[in-house]
Amino acid sequence: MEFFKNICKIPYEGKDSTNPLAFKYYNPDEVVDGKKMRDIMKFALSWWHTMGGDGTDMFGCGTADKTWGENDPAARAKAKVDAAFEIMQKLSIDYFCFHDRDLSPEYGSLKDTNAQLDIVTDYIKAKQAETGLKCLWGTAKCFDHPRFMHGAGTSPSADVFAFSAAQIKKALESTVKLGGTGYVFWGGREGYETLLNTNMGLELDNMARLMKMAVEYGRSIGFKGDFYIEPKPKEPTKHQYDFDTATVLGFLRKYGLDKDFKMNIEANHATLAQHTFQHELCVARTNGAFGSIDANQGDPLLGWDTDQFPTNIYDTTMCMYEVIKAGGFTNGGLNFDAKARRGSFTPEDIFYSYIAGMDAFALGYKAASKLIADGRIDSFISDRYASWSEGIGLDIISGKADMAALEKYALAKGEVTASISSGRQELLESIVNNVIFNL
Ligand code: XUL
Ligand code: CO
Repeated sequence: MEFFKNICKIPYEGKDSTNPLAFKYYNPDEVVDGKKMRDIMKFALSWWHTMGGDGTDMFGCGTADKTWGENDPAARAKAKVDAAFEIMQKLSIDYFCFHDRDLSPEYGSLKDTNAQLDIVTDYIKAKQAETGLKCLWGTAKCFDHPRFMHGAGTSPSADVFAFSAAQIKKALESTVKLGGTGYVFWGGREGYETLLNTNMGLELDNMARLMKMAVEYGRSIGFKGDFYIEPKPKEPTKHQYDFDTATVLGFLRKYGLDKDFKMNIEANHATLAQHTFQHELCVARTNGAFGSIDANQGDPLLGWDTDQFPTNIYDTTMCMYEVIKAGGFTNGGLNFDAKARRGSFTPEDIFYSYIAGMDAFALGYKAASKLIADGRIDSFISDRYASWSEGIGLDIISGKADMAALEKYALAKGEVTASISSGRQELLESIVNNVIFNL
């Protein structure tokens, strides 16, 4: 059955097109820098927002119909698969991401829930064989049900920890079954509301224990992809343990998990942590931990995770600049962890919002690639650090200079203010504008 009869496969029509159901910048099969755009971007659909999110918020019920014409949960889960594959094919999106419970809900016992999930993953697997569409990553929804009110791996209840492990085991099996190249831990309620009731040390040790078990089990069933942590500083808990990339790196190294885990960086989570999206990507990249991206944007005037479709070209440009510098995606990709606004409730809005996001990233990629080819930014940065490739700078880097040698050098040299040059921030910003607006 076709769910979106009025919408055909979205064509690429170029920047002068005014057709709202056409790409202006994303041309999936265009070869740029020696690679098809679809393989550079690796766009993914998020099953939770697109197939399940109906606009429900704290102040009101849903505005969009996401029943897919079915009231029975099992029939709806199957209809969701058909609708998702139709959306992906019409939008030239090659990947999807899922939580176990987005695919199939809970049915009372874990045994029944797992059996129903198997039916849905069998169905998806068959559709994948037919269409060639792929799974980017999977995860377990260990934050929704009341049993997770105090966390999953960080719950004070060992029974909840055990339940979470069982759920994650099954989610890993489902991810492997669907050929996913990533498995995400987003610490939905892995944090605290007050330290008055919290044993932080035990909770962190337990979170690491659960991840270690997941790695061991995942590898034992043939999962060769990357495990990811998706940092977020707050929401739903006041303080989430995976606050930002730097915090997570410290955690991974403390517990010896850094060989198996990389980052899944989400733009809106970065800004919630008072960082830019680019900052988080750069911290991940410079620590060899860049993995995947949850593409969205927040609203600078709102203090929460609005999960908007990304349309800010400066942000997508600087994001793709980091992705190129990281050598591009390997197991990761650009997952639209984004939802149309509650007021954008019609089926067409699903397509308009994905087109907006995909075009913004295609433009961002082209701008970033041009910025690197242009070379002005890179050569400015390398000139700025030129003192490290000769003389005393080289001695410091090579370990030749100790404190006494540096004191001797400084005493002989005298005042050093004259050795520094302007940071030229405004000039550099104008170069970025020049490149973006000359595409
Ligand atoms: C929540 C969030 C999640 C993760 C997956 O803020 O981003 O959807 O991406 O659990
Ligand atoms: Co996310």
